Amino acid sequence: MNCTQDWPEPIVRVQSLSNSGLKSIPDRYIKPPTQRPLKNSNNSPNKMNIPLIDLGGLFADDSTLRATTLSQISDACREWGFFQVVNHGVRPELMDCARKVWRQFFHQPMEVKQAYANSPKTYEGYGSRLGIKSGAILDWSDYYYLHYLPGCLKDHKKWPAHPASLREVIDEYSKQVVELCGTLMEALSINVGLEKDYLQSAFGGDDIGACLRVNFYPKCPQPDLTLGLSSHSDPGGLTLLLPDEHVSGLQVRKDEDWITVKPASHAFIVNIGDQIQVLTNAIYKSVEHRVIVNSDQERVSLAFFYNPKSDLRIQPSKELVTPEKPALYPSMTFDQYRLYIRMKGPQGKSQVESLKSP
Ligand SMILES: O=C(O)CCC(=O)C(=O)O
Repeated sequence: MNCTQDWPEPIVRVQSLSNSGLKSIPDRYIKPPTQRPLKNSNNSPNKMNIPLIDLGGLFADDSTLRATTLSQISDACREWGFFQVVNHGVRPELMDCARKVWRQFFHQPMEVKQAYANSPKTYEGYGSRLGIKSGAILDWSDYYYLHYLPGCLKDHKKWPAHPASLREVIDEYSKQVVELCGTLMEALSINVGLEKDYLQSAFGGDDIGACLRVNFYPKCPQPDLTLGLSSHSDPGGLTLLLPDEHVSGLQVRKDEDWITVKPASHAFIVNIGDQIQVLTNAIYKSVEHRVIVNSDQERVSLAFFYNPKSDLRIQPSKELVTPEKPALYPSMTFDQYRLYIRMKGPQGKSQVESLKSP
């Protein structure tokens, strides 16, 4: 498999469609009935939410508080694969600023954004589809994708030059988020009984990969027929999502239900990706999620992906493989692994499930 070809059809910017004032969406955004959002998805305030964890406990001198926080993280990883964290060490003003610069980017004239139009080869730049399957039903969103790590892939020229502060803000934001990911990787390692630096080393130590996808979901005149982002699990390691401060939209699979996440102020939403499912031999599972859109408000989110070094083989940790629970997955590099989503687009959990030994 390779992604060397171009997009199979001319790219249409969803934001332009939305701004054109159309009353019904084009057929290529209409999902089959089984994939459409449910009218009764739990938007009411008393319904379930993903766990909220105060990470301050991890940095406390009090060992009981540290143990309690680790145990909350452990429960959240096992039961949900998703949780929110507050007191995480990333400055709230920086989070606001990161959202602001990206909102400004998407509100610039189309020709400014088009200068960064992406291709399926690396996906870096301004995009409007995932996957290169001809005739695919598309999602109601545009995005911007960029590399932060390894340093050799980071290229400021591929990051937007306007607004003028964007590069500096995103550099600082990414630095702080990477630090937070390191802290979470330690907590996850300890929680499955491994040395605290186990997962980080398995990811390549200092040579890990990290990239950012900023999602822009324009207003949609028929939100019941489409999705902002189809159901998928994240192919990488950990994802730290900075959601829109005003508009919800992320839905997480919980058994047969879709739970609409209600973000806490200045929280990050953390989720386990497929590579951690593989390394922990499915003690932790990556969980399907998707995004719904609405007719009144646009939505912006920043998904920061913390990934293994791309040419390192990832396989179930030997310490977590036993005669009763043999290795569930073959070893594979992340470069090989992520080709699936890059070719096929978001497809639920089909990839990691299909790799599982019977
Ligand atoms: O926009 C969101 O809330 C989720 C985005 C997401 O799942 C992704 O970018 O992979």
